[in-house]
Amino acid sequence: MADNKVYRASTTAPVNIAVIKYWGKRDPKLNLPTNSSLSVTLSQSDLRTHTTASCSPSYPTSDSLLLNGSPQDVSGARTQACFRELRTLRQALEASKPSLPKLSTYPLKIVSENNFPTAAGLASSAAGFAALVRAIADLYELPATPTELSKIARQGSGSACRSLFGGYVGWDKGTAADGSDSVAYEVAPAAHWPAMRAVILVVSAAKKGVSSTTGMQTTVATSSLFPARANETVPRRMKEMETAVKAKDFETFARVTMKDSNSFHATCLDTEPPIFYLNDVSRAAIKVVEEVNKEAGKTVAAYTFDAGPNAVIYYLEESEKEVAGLFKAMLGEKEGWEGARGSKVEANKS
Ligand code: 2P0
Repeated sequence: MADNKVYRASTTAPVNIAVIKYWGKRDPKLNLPTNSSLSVTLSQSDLRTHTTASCSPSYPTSDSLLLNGSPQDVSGARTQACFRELRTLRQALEASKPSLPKLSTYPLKIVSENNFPTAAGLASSAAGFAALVRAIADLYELPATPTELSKIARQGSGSACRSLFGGYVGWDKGTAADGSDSVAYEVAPAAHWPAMRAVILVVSAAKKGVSSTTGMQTTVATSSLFPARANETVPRRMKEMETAVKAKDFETFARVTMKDSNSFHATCLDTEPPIFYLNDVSRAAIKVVEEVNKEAGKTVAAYTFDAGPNAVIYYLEESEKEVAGLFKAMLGEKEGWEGARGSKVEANKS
Protein backbone atom coordinates (compact mmCIF):
# COMPACT_ATOMS: atom_id res chain seq x y z
CA MET A 1 0.00 0.00 0.00
CA ALA A 2 1.29 3.47 -0.87
CA ASP A 3 2.35 5.58 2.09
CA ASN A 4 0.37 8.81 1.81
CA LYS A 5 0.91 9.81 5.38
CA VAL A 6 1.77 13.45 6.12
CA TYR A 7 4.54 13.92 8.68
CA ARG A 8 4.49 17.26 10.49
CA ALA A 9 6.30 19.35 13.14
CA SER A 10 5.72 22.93 14.30
CA THR A 11 7.93 25.34 16.16
CA THR A 12 8.53 29.01 16.82
CA ALA A 13 11.72 31.06 16.79
CA PRO A 14 12.39 34.46 18.34
CA VAL A 15 13.82 37.66 16.92
CA ASN A 16 17.26 38.71 18.13
CA ILE A 17 18.67 42.24 18.10
CA ALA A 18 22.44 42.53 18.03
CA VAL A 19 24.28 44.81 20.43
CA ILE A 20 27.58 43.98 18.69
CA LYS A 21 26.71 43.96 15.01
CA TYR A 22 27.45 41.38 12.34
CA TRP A 23 28.42 43.27 9.19
CA GLY A 24 30.72 41.71 6.59
CA LYS A 25 31.31 38.21 5.23
CA ARG A 26 34.63 36.50 4.70
CA ASP A 27 32.78 33.75 2.81
CA PRO A 28 29.46 34.80 1.22
CA LYS A 29 28.55 31.25 0.20
CA LEU A 30 28.78 29.80 3.72
CA ASN A 31 27.77 33.09 5.39
CA LEU A 32 31.00 33.22 7.38
CA PRO A 33 31.37 36.62 9.06
CA THR A 34 34.38 38.91 9.27
CA ASN A 35 33.65 39.53 12.97
CA SER A 36 31.92 37.90 15.92
CA SER A 37 28.64 39.41 17.16
CA LEU A 38 26.41 39.36 20.23
CA SER A 39 22.65 39.73 20.57
CA VAL A 40 19.73 39.75 22.97
CA THR A 41 16.85 37.41 22.15
CA LEU A 42 13.45 39.11 22.32
CA SER A 43 10.36 37.53 23.81
CA GLN A 44 8.35 35.31 21.49
CA SER A 45 5.11 36.61 22.91
CA ASP A 46 6.03 39.89 21.18
CA LEU A 47 7.99 39.00 18.04
CA ARG A 48 8.37 35.56 16.53
CA THR A 49 8.07 33.34 13.49
CA HIS A 50 5.81 30.29 13.72
CA THR A 51 6.70 27.53 11.27
CA THR A 52 5.21 24.17 10.39
CA ALA A 53 7.34 21.77 8.35
CA SER A 54 5.67 18.78 6.77
CA CYS A 55 6.59 16.16 4.23
CA SER A 56 4.75 13.40 2.46
CA PRO A 57 5.19 11.11 -0.52
CA SER A 58 1.78 12.41 -1.64
CA TYR A 59 3.03 16.03 -2.01
CA PRO A 60 3.88 17.54 -5.42
CA THR A 61 7.47 16.74 -6.35
CA SER A 62 9.10 20.04 -5.41
CA ASP A 63 9.72 21.60 -1.98
CA SER A 64 7.59 24.66 -1.17
CA LEU A 65 7.54 27.56 1.29
CA LEU A 66 4.60 29.79 2.19
CA LEU A 67 5.42 32.97 4.18
CA ASN A 68 2.47 34.92 5.59
CA GLY A 69 0.29 33.23 2.98
CA SER A 70 2.51 34.05 -0.05
CA PRO A 71 4.48 31.40 -1.93
CA GLN A 72 8.26 32.02 -1.75
CA ASP A 73 11.05 30.98 -4.08
CA VAL A 74 12.95 28.10 -2.48
CA SER A 75 15.47 27.70 -5.31
CA GLY A 76 17.90 30.22 -3.76
CA ALA A 77 21.26 28.88 -2.58
CA ARG A 78 20.56 29.72 1.09
CA THR A 79 17.28 27.86 1.44
CA GLN A 80 18.69 25.01 -0.63
CA ALA A 81 21.73 24.79 1.68
CA CYS A 82 19.45 24.44 4.73
CA PHE A 83 17.27 21.77 3.06
CA ARG A 84 20.34 19.87 1.83
CA GLU A 85 22.15 19.84 5.20
CA LEU A 86 19.06 18.72 7.10
CA ARG A 87 18.26 16.00 4.53
CA THR A 88 21.83 14.73 4.77
CA LEU A 89 21.50 14.40 8.57
CA ARG A 90 18.16 12.60 8.16
CA GLN A 91 19.67 10.25 5.57
CA ALA A 92 22.38 9.29 8.06
CA LEU A 93 19.69 8.58 10.65
CA GLU A 94 17.70 6.48 8.16
CA ALA A 95 20.84 4.55 7.22
CA SER A 96 21.50 3.73 10.88
CA LYS A 97 17.86 2.76 11.56
CA PRO A 98 16.36 1.10 8.46
CA SER A 99 12.90 0.87 10.08
CA LEU A 100 12.50 4.67 9.92
CA PRO A 101 10.30 6.12 7.15
CA LYS A 102 12.40 7.65 4.37
CA LEU A 103 11.37 11.24 5.08
CA SER A 104 14.56 12.53 3.45
CA THR A 105 13.18 11.46 0.07
CA TYR A 106 9.80 13.24 0.43
CA PRO A 107 9.05 16.80 -0.75
CA LEU A 108 8.92 19.38 2.05
CA LYS A 109 6.14 21.90 2.62
CA ILE A 110 7.05 24.80 4.94
CA VAL A 111 4.40 27.22 6.21
CA SER A 112 5.64 30.27 8.13
CA GLU A 113 3.89 33.21 9.78
CA ASN A 114 5.55 36.30 11.27
CA ASN A 115 3.69 38.41 13.82
CA PHE A 116 5.69 41.50 12.76
CA PRO A 117 6.57 43.27 9.46
CA THR A 118 8.86 41.22 7.21
CA ALA A 119 12.19 42.66 5.97
CA ALA A 120 11.74 46.00 7.70
CA GLY A 121 14.98 45.81 9.63
CA LEU A 122 13.23 43.79 12.34
CA ALA A 123 15.44 40.76 11.88
CA SER A 124 12.74 38.76 10.12
CA SER A 125 15.25 36.57 8.27
CA ALA A 126 16.85 35.62 11.60
CA ALA A 127 13.66 34.29 13.16
CA GLY A 128 12.55 32.91 9.78
CA PHE A 129 15.57 30.70 9.08
CA ALA A 130 15.92 29.68 12.74
CA ALA A 131 12.30 28.48 12.77
CA LEU A 132 12.65 26.76 9.38
CA VAL A 133 15.74 24.84 10.48
CA ARG A 134 14.33 23.85 13.87
CA ALA A 135 10.98 22.79 12.38
CA ILE A 136 12.64 20.51 9.81
CA ALA A 137 15.08 19.16 12.44
CA ASP A 138 12.05 18.31 14.66
CA LEU A 139 10.20 16.78 11.70
CA TYR A 140 13.24 14.63 10.92
CA GLU A 141 13.72 13.81 14.64
CA LEU A 142 17.37 14.83 14.43
CA PRO A 143 19.27 14.63 17.70
CA ALA A 144 20.87 18.01 16.98
CA THR A 145 21.84 20.63 19.60
CA PRO A 146 21.10 24.37 19.13
CA THR A 147 24.83 24.84 18.40
CA GLU A 148 24.74 22.27 15.60
CA LEU A 149 21.51 23.73 14.20
CA SER A 150 23.06 27.21 14.37
CA LYS A 151 25.62 26.10 11.77
CA ILE A 152 22.80 25.23 9.37
CA ALA A 153 20.64 28.29 10.12
CA ARG A 154 23.71 30.50 9.57
CA GLN A 155 23.78 29.38 5.95
CA GLY A 156 20.19 30.59 5.53
CA SER A 157 20.92 33.99 7.07
CA GLY A 158 23.90 34.85 9.22
CA SER A 159 21.98 36.38 12.12
CA ALA A 160 19.61 33.37 12.18
CA CYS A 161 22.23 31.31 14.02
CA ARG A 162 21.73 33.54 17.08
CA SER A 163 17.95 32.92 17.14
CA LEU A 164 18.45 29.25 18.09
CA PHE A 165 19.21 30.36 21.66
CA GLY A 166 17.34 32.42 24.22
CA GLY A 167 18.88 35.06 26.46
CA TYR A 168 22.24 36.63 25.60
CA VAL A 169 23.85 35.00 22.60
CA GLY A 170 27.23 35.21 20.91
CA TRP A 171 28.15 34.14 17.39
CA ASP A 172 31.81 33.20 17.15
CA LYS A 173 33.14 34.15 13.75
CA GLY A 174 35.32 31.04 13.76
CA THR A 175 38.46 30.53 11.70
CA ALA A 176 37.84 27.24 9.82
CA ALA A 177 37.34 27.58 6.06
CA ASP A 178 34.43 25.10 6.14
CA GLY A 179 32.51 27.09 8.78
CA SER A 180 32.56 24.24 11.30
CA ASP A 181 33.48 26.60 14.16
CA SER A 182 31.32 29.57 13.13
CA VAL A 183 28.52 28.82 15.60
CA ALA A 184 26.24 30.52 18.10
CA TYR A 185 26.73 30.05 21.84
CA GLU A 186 25.00 31.11 25.03
CA VAL A 187 26.67 34.01 26.84
CA ALA A 188 24.06 33.98 29.61
CA PRO A 189 20.50 32.64 29.89
CA ALA A 190 17.58 35.08 30.05
CA ALA A 191 17.09 34.21 33.74
CA HIS A 192 20.56 35.58 34.51
CA TRP A 193 19.41 39.15 33.74
CA PRO A 194 15.64 39.07 33.39
CA ALA A 195 15.22 42.82 34.03
CA MET A 196 16.38 43.64 30.49
CA ARG A 197 13.68 45.23 28.34
CA ALA A 198 13.52 46.46 24.76
CA VAL A 199 11.19 48.84 23.05
CA ILE A 200 11.15 48.81 19.26
CA LEU A 201 10.21 52.08 17.61
CA VAL A 202 8.84 51.35 14.19
CA VAL A 203 9.86 54.33 12.07
CA SER A 204 8.99 52.56 8.86
CA ALA A 205 7.53 49.13 8.24
CA ALA A 206 8.46 49.41 4.55
CA LYS A 207 11.01 47.03 3.03
CA LYS A 208 14.56 48.36 3.38
CA GLY A 209 16.38 49.99 0.46
CA VAL A 210 19.72 48.16 0.46
CA SER A 211 19.64 44.50 1.47
CA SER A 212 22.03 43.44 4.24
CA THR A 213 23.87 41.03 1.95
CA THR A 214 24.52 43.63 -0.76
CA GLY A 215 25.28 46.33 1.80
CA MET A 216 27.84 44.34 3.72
CA GLN A 217 29.61 43.10 0.59
CA THR A 218 29.99 46.68 -0.63
CA THR A 219 31.20 47.85 2.79
CA VAL A 220 33.87 45.12 2.95
CA ALA A 221 35.02 46.02 -0.57
CA THR A 222 35.13 49.81 -0.22
CA SER A 223 35.17 51.13 3.37
CA SER A 224 38.56 52.16 4.75
CA LEU A 225 37.09 52.24 8.28
CA PHE A 226 35.98 48.63 8.02
CA PRO A 227 39.28 46.73 8.67
CA ALA A 228 39.79 48.52 12.00
CA ARG A 229 36.21 47.74 13.02
CA ALA A 230 36.46 44.04 12.13
CA ASN A 231 39.98 43.39 13.39
CA GLU A 232 40.36 45.64 16.43
CA THR A 233 37.18 47.35 17.60
CA VAL A 234 34.76 44.43 17.58
CA PRO A 235 37.10 41.83 19.17
CA ARG A 236 37.68 44.28 22.05
CA ARG A 237 33.97 45.08 22.38
CA MET A 238 32.96 41.41 22.36
CA LYS A 239 35.00 40.94 25.53
CA GLU A 240 33.64 44.14 27.12
CA MET A 241 30.08 43.14 26.28
CA GLU A 242 30.38 39.56 27.57
CA THR A 243 31.85 40.89 30.81
CA ALA A 244 29.10 43.52 31.12
CA VAL A 245 26.33 40.92 30.57
CA LYS A 246 27.87 38.51 33.07
CA ALA A 247 28.24 41.33 35.65
CA LYS A 248 24.77 42.75 34.83
CA ASP A 249 26.51 46.09 34.31
CA PHE A 250 23.87 48.07 32.40
CA GLU A 251 25.94 51.24 32.01
CA THR A 252 28.72 49.40 30.17
CA PHE A 253 26.20 47.28 28.23
CA ALA A 254 24.46 50.48 27.11
CA ARG A 255 27.59 52.44 26.24
CA VAL A 256 29.08 49.61 24.18
CA THR A 257 25.73 48.95 22.47
CA MET A 258 25.42 52.57 21.34
CA LYS A 259 29.06 52.83 20.29
CA ASP A 260 28.85 49.65 18.25
CA SER A 261 25.65 50.71 16.49
CA ASN A 262 27.30 54.03 15.60
CA SER A 263 30.48 52.29 14.45
CA PHE A 264 28.48 49.97 12.17
CA HIS A 265 26.52 52.90 10.67
CA ALA A 266 29.78 54.85 10.25
CA THR A 267 31.17 52.04 8.07
CA CYS A 268 27.91 52.14 6.11
CA LEU A 269 28.35 55.87 5.50
CA ASP A 270 32.00 55.20 4.56
CA THR A 271 30.86 52.72 1.88
CA GLU A 272 30.98 53.67 -1.81
CA PRO A 273 28.26 54.57 -2.69
CA PRO A 274 27.29 55.47 0.90
CA ILE A 275 24.54 53.51 2.62
CA PHE A 276 22.07 55.47 4.76
CA TYR A 277 19.99 53.28 7.03
CA LEU A 278 19.26 55.97 9.64
CA ASN A 279 16.88 58.80 8.81
CA ASP A 280 15.80 62.01 10.58
CA VAL A 281 13.35 60.10 12.75
CA SER A 282 16.10 57.65 13.80
CA ARG A 283 18.35 60.56 14.70
CA ALA A 284 15.53 62.13 16.73
CA ALA A 285 15.29 58.87 18.71
CA ILE A 286 19.04 59.08 19.44
CA LYS A 287 18.56 62.62 20.76
CA VAL A 288 15.71 61.49 23.03
CA VAL A 289 17.86 58.68 24.49
CA GLU A 290 20.65 61.18 25.14
CA GLU A 291 18.21 63.51 26.90
CA VAL A 292 16.72 60.70 29.00
CA ASN A 293 20.19 59.64 30.13
CA LYS A 294 21.18 63.23 30.93
CA GLU A 295 17.99 63.74 32.91
CA ALA A 296 18.58 60.50 34.87
CA GLY A 297 22.20 61.44 35.60
CA LYS A 298 23.26 57.95 34.46
CA THR A 299 22.83 55.70 31.45
CA VAL A 300 19.38 54.13 31.68
CA ALA A 301 18.67 53.67 27.96
CA ALA A 302 20.65 52.45 24.94
CA TYR A 303 19.69 52.76 21.27
CA THR A 304 20.73 50.43 18.50
CA PHE A 305 19.82 50.36 14.78
CA ASP A 306 20.09 47.52 12.28
CA ALA A 307 19.94 47.77 8.49
CA GLY A 308 16.95 50.11 8.59
CA PRO A 309 15.63 53.21 10.38
CA ASN A 310 13.78 51.45 13.22
CA ALA A 311 15.22 52.03 16.70
CA VAL A 312 15.55 49.39 19.38
CA ILE A 313 15.97 50.88 22.85
CA TYR A 314 17.30 48.65 25.63
CA TYR A 315 16.59 49.57 29.26
CA LEU A 316 15.99 47.87 32.62
CA GLU A 317 12.59 47.13 34.10
CA GLU A 318 13.22 49.71 36.85
CA SER A 319 13.39 52.46 34.17
CA GLU A 320 10.16 51.41 32.44
CA LYS A 321 8.39 54.75 33.01
CA GLU A 322 11.22 57.09 32.14
CA VAL A 323 12.25 55.16 29.02
CA ALA A 324 9.45 53.09 27.45
CA GLY A 325 6.74 55.27 28.97
CA LEU A 326 8.32 58.36 27.49
CA PHE A 327 8.80 56.85 24.02
CA LYS A 328 5.26 55.47 23.93
CA ALA A 329 3.83 58.82 25.08
CA MET A 330 5.79 60.60 22.35
CA LEU A 331 4.40 58.35 19.63
CA GLY A 332 1.24 60.37 19.27
CA GLU A 333 3.17 63.64 19.12
CA LYS A 334 6.23 62.89 16.97
CA GLU A 335 5.79 62.76 13.26
CA GLY A 336 7.14 59.67 11.50
CA TRP A 337 6.87 57.12 14.31
CA GLU A 338 4.46 54.43 13.25
CA GLY A 339 4.32 52.38 16.43
CA ALA A 340 6.17 50.78 19.29
CA ARG A 341 6.52 47.20 20.50
CA GLY A 342 7.76 46.39 23.96
CA SER A 343 9.63 43.18 24.69
CA LYS A 344 11.28 41.17 27.44
CA VAL A 345 14.19 38.77 26.97
CA GLU A 346 13.30 35.29 25.77
CA ALA A 347 14.40 32.17 27.62
CA ASN A 348 15.83 29.10 25.89
CA LYS A 349 13.27 26.79 24.29
CA SER A 350 14.80 23.52 25.17
C1 2P0 B 1 23.11 41.85 13.04
N1 2P0 B 1 22.46 42.65 10.77
O1 2P0 B 1 24.12 41.49 13.67
C2 2P0 B 1 23.36 42.78 11.86
C3 2P0 B 1 23.30 44.21 12.23
C4 2P0 B 1 22.01 43.92 10.27
C5 2P0 B 1 22.78 44.92 11.02
O2 2P0 B 1 22.62 40.46 10.70
O3 2P0 B 1 23.29 38.18 4.46
O4 2P0 B 1 20.08 39.25 7.31
O5 2P0 B 1 21.44 36.93 5.56
O6 2P0 B 1 23.77 36.80 6.46
O7 2P0 B 1 21.75 38.15 8.85
C6 2P0 B 1 21.39 41.40 8.99
O8 2P0 B 1 22.03 40.55 8.16
O9 2P0 B 1 22.46 38.91 6.60
C7 2P0 B 1 22.19 41.47 10.21
P1 2P0 B 1 22.74 37.64 5.74
P2 2P0 B 1 21.47 39.10 7.79
O10 2P0 B 1 21.95 41.51 13.37
